[in-house]
Amino acid sequence: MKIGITCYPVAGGSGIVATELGRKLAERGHQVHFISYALPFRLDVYQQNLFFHEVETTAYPLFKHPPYTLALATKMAEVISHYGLEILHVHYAVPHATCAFLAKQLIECTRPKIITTLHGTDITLVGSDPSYYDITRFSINASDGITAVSRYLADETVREFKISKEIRVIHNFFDSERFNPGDDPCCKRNYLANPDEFIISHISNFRPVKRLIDVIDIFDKIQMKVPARLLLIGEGPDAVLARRQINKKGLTDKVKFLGNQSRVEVVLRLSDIFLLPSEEESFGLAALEALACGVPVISTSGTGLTEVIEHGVNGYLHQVGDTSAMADSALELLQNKEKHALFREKAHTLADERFNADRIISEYEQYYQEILGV
Ligand code: GMT
Repeated sequence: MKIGITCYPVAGGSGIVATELGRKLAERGHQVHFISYALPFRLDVYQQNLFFHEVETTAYPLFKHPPYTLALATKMAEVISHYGLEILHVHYAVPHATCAFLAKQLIECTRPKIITTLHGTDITLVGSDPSYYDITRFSINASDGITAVSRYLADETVREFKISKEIRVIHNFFDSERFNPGDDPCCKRNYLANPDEFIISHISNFRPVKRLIDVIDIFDKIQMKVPARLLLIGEGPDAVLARRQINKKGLTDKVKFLGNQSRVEVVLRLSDIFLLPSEEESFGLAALEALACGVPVISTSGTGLTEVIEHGVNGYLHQVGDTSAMADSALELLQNKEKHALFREKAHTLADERFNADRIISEYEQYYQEILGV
């Protein structure tokens, strides 16, 4: 198949899922064309069957913000016509689903079929904002196929946008060649922590929804009882707030900021516990990648994370903000070697059974065929 993929190229979950999907489809022999304003974050090696088309916007004194949406729609139409795309798969509804609709209007033909994958904040935060609501609803409805990364998100979309079309749930996935337990030859434990310290990690875009202050609070409670080190991977607006809190609590020597990392599996493999105390999470890709590396996850209940983490089996889920319960759960594992080992084993095996890329990529391929009617 000839498939176009549009996503945000930055280090966020939707871009990562889109990139990994494109790479895996290309490995299976499909011709995949990425269309975005920059090379996607994890698309850092050359691969056969993969193409990248950069969207350029022209500045003009009249524009406060150059109209990226128009430039993207124009580029999509150009790539569709030039390469004969059969599927245009857009990740994150705002504004990509709208651009895909516009592109198809531009070339006035029935192909490609447009598939929109909903990722989370495009529904729960951005798309539901009054300034984007109507156009988001229209564009989702105008798609030939709609997928959501969890049952939770599909239900939220129906509730928020009153969508009556089928929303196919296709869960996020991980690449088992990269995300697995075991030692990494490039990075030793003592590069990141003292020999007696447990490694606690967290990966996110440091936005308020991730509750970075809770991460620090949980870690503070943990390190009062056992020697531990906190590794923070990512960048974002709450970094300043977090640094202030770390200083205030006197934890500066025990916390390392590692910035955005393209090979997060290196740090995950060395971790003992992964923390993700988010307010809202449609799926929690970072949690899945940690589990795949055999790291139990301490997280929050009530959102899409319940489809990824099994409370008391491969991690623990507590109410948003209950940092004491989260710290207690972490300590329960860190202070009981056998239980920790059991959780580690379950983390890896359950992730592999349910979310291995091989299975999920086939679900996407099957869905493409259904939408194409072949
Ligand atoms: O808001 C973010 O955390 C980034 C966002 C994205 O679209 O880049 O992440 C969302 O999509 C991920 C991939 O499907 C999911 O794993 C995350 O749970 C989801 N984030 C939220 O729902 C907050």
